[in-house]
Amino acid sequence: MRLYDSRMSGNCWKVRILLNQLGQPYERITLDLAKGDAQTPEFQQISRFSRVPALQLDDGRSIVESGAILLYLAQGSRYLPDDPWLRAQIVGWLSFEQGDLQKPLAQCRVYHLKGLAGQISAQIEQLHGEGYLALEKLEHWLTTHNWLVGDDYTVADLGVSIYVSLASVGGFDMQRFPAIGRWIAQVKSQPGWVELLPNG
Ligand SMILES: N[C@@H](CCC(=O)N[C@@H](CS)C(=O)NCC(=O)O)C(=O)O
Repeated sequence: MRLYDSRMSGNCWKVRILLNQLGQPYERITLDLAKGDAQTPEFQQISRFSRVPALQLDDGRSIVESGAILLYLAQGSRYLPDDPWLRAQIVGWLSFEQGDLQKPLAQCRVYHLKGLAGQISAQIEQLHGEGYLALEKLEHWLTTHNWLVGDDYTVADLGVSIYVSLASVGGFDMQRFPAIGRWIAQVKSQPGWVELLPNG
């Protein structure tokens, strides 16, 4: 099994955490996105949208989209319940992450890391508005629930928590969300959780 990833991508970080939690051996090919490594015709054969993460199986087939990769890898493990209703809840949370949370949180992080935030303050304000709306929904749920789905940590918690755990880098005031803070600490204390790769 081979994972195509990049150092700074939260979507790739999700997959590395799960692979480690499952004890699944794999080869890691880390692309330099700034150099255009993901935009080659060769890589497009592996990743249809020229994006990481992409997981290539031993038979050559590949899976793209972090949520799809998490669901594939977690099959049969304690991180993905068999019950169809619980699974549907997990897919629901992973969809909420991609649809509502990921774009505003990830874009603000990138703009801050590149030192561009001051030059595009109107855009940052709009992204903060969208991000806070989604974070408030998450906070509301976590005020009365320990985990996103059922009574234990699942790939829903992993998938949703990553960009939330990086949100302060993008200028989000996370002190406003105590329930999210408690939940992120629980997620990070799960066995096998690993840090983001160092940059460089
Ligand atoms: N929805 C996708 C998003 C993947 C994505 O946006 N990947 C970015 C890095 S985080 C990428 O590969 N961009 C290609 C590039 O910058 O060349 C997922 O969850 O995997």
